Amino acid sequence: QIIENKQIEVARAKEKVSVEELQSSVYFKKETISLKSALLAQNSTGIISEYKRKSPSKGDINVGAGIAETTTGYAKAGAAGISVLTDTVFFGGFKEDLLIAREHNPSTPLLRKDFMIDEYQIYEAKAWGADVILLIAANLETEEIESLSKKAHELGLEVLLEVHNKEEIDKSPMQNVDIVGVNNRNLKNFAENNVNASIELFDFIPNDKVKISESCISHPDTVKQLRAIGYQGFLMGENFMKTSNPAKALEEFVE
Ligand code: IGP
Repeated sequence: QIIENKQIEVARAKEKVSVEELQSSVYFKKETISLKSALLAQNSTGIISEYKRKSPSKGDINVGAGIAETTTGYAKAGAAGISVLTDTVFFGGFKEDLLIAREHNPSTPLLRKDFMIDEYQIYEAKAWGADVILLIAANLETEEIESLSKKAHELGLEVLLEVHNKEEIDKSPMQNVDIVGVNNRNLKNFAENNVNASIELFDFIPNDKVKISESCISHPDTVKQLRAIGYQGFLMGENFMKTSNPAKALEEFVE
């Protein structure tokens, strides 16, 4: 498996096209669909449903569910947005997943879920049809968060900043951040429905940001509890993807 992943990486590196080529793609000119607005809408479910085949903590989650079928099902079931992993090595995703999700979901906000470390990936995200990018505060320097979020806004993309603790909130320049997500999963916590991080950090997130809770959510009561605190979005993957019909599993969370 490791050799295979390495080969994929080498192949991908060879596939890299110029920024100019990315800029000339059809989706590059497409207007962004705002995830922020979708989450703030009156009757929003607030749920951002994720498509992921595997993860480092769980191994294979679902290698059978189709990307088109699953994402259109999510949208139909009431997802406020859809998160698509494009990382191949750890999560088994591909850029094609995002392209296909876009093609089939013209009016649902799409998050490119990946480890963003340079501007090139932001051009890719736009060219592949994303509306939102993820920046993980734990992996980035203050200056990188500043420059990458600025570039995303320049290209018309929204920015979701992921944090695990107060230090990460404090070090992050928030000017070009639209949504702040507290990731409940860290190296110490793999427990389901342990959303203590979200509970502890809510008040430290600036109030002009849309606040969302990410990971380890598997019960509608947990969503209710987080909503009562003030969270407006809930990023959920595994709970849906571990079933044979992820979109059907989402229905349980929609009233
Ligand atoms: C979804 P879960 O526990 O519902 O599958 O979590 C999402 O929050 C998780 O996949 C995630 C993630 C990330 C994946 C959060 N931050 C960063 C990759 C990279």
